[in-house]
Amino acid sequence: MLSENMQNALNGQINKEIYSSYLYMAMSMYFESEDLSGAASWMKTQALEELAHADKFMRYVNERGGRVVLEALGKPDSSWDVPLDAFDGALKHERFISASINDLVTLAREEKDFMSDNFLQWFVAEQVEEEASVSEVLRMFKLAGGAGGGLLMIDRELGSRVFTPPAAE
Ligand code: OFO
Repeated sequence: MLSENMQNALNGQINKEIYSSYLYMAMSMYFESEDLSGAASWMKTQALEELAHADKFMRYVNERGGRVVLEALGKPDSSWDVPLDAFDGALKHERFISASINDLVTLAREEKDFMSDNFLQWFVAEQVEEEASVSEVLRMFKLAGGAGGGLLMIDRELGSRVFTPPAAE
C-alpha cells in the first residue's frame, strides 16, 4: 500500500507527465504552422510518449492499491519566436522533470518504499535519454543556424522518428 505522501507525489508526477504531453503538442502545432512537418511529427511522437509515461505511473498507483487523482492542467507556452526556442524550452522542461523524478526517488528512500524506488528507476534511466535526445536536436538546430537548407535537412531527419510504446522497448 502506498503512503498518502507517496500517492500525492505520484499523482503530482502524473499531472506533470500529462502536462509534458500538452506542452509538446503545443510545440508540434507551432512547428506545423512554421511548415516544419518533421519537427512537428517529432514533437507529436514525444507528446504520445509522455502520455505513455503518465499511463505507466497511473497503472503503478492502482497496482499498489492507491487512488489516481487527475488535477487541472496548466496552460502550456506557445510563444516561440524561432524553432530553436521551442527545443530550448523542451530541454529546460526535461531537466525540470528529471529533478522531479529525483525528488520522488528521495521520498521513496526516506519512506523505505523500495517498491516505488525500484519502479522509479525506469524513469531515472528514461530521463537520461529524454535529456540527451532533446539536447541532440537542439545542437543540430544551433549548427544549422536556424535557417536555410540545413534546417530543411534537420526537419527531414526529425520526421523519421516513430513512436515506440514503453512496454515494447
Ligand atoms: Fe516523461 O519524460 Fe519527458 O517530460
